[in-house]
Amino acid sequence: MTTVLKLGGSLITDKERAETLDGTALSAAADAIAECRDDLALVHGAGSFGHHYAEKHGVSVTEGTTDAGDALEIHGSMTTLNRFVLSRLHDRDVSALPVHPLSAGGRDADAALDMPIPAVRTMLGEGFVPVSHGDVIAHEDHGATIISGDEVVVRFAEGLDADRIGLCSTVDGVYDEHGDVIDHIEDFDAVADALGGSDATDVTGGMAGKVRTLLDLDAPAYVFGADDLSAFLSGGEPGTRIG
Ligand code: IP8
Repeated sequence: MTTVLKLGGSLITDKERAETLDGTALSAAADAIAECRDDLALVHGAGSFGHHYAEKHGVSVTEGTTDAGDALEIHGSMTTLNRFVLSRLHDRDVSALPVHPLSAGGRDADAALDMPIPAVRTMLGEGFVPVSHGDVIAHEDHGATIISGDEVVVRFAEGLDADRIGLCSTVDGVYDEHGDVIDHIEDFDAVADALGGSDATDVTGGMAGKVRTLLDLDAPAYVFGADDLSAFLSGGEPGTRIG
């Protein structure tokens, strides 16, 4: 069983304060991950790390920078967060290794992502837990743009033939217009009106974009809150099933 799990940036950081970790939430997630017996590929978002610098430098998924210093500041913020995640996992004897998208791929002029993942597959085969993240990435004719953790999740899910995908964040699922968690989403148009944007600084699009992206996958994806992470990792179907 191959599982791709994203820890949302809003979960593991304090999204309102620049470069501030939510250590309690990260430790709790690491505890749950340490109990997982699946082949697990992890991705984490940016939260108050990468998004803060992306906004500062005007860089987004479509707006690039040709300033290497700006790109490095965004990337460096993400690798700092990645180190925190790796460290909490190593504290629990999880064999976690980093995968940095900036060094692993690029986009063509039409924004199509080319990110080969044989190295990630080999890591999994050798019993490691790859831990990737949203990042900056070289983008033909744009300099460097943002790649969201969700896009990495999609690439991992396709390239690793994942059986299931989990998006663990600060929400219990995808909410409808009445504030209730939607059990199952099979069609974007059916829920488009109910999906709003993200309140705090988030250059990669909020929940609507996430749902759209996840619907493209073959494997089912689940959006759920931190309290349901153990349940998801032991085969449960918490929150909202997408696809
Ligand atoms: O938090 C964004 O990743 P996300 C990555 O998964 C950066 O959308 C560097 C802002």
